[in-house]
Amino acid sequence: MEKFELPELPYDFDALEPHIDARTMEIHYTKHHQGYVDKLNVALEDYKELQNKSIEDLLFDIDEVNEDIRQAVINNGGGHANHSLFWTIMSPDGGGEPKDELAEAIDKEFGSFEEFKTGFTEKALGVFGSGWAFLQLNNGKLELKRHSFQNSPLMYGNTPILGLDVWEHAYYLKYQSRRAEYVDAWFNVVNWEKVNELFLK
Ligand code: MN3
Repeated sequence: MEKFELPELPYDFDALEPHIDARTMEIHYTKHHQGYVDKLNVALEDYKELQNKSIEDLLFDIDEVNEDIRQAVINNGGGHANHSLFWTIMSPDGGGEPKDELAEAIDKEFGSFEEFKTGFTEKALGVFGSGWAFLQLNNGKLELKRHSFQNSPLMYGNTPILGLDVWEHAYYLKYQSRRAEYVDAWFNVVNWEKVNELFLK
């Protein structure tokens, strides 16, 4: 029995064109994300008690994971959690600016949406090699964070509500080495309604 499964993609591979191309979406979802799920299941094969945990709890209690498989769970469990978030916070109807409670909280914490965007972009461009930029909740407070590889904010007790994958596999086909262009284009597909929903949770 396989515990963890690839979540359904909430739109077609070509839905985020032209900002994110269909081929990248297809490979990213069916190969990369699937790979993390498969390897996570392999790592947990002999650990029945861990298979009953949610991916969030698994990462949150990462110190309780046996050392033999801990790094595999960080890499592949983190990859699974990060990508599961990533697909939901994008939408063909995305872009623009956040509204409601999230807009207020962003203004309060960062000064304005533009300042938030600048800060988030700096985090995304500042990742050396492969990693992610996140907007996360740390004890109810919004903050920007970057992580290398598939390290998840959940391992540090924080809740990510927005995440941007800046591994080259996320953008290389269309943007090659132009990460800044990818980050800029990605803001056109951010599903702020979903991010607000996660914020209110
Ligand atoms: Mn990825």
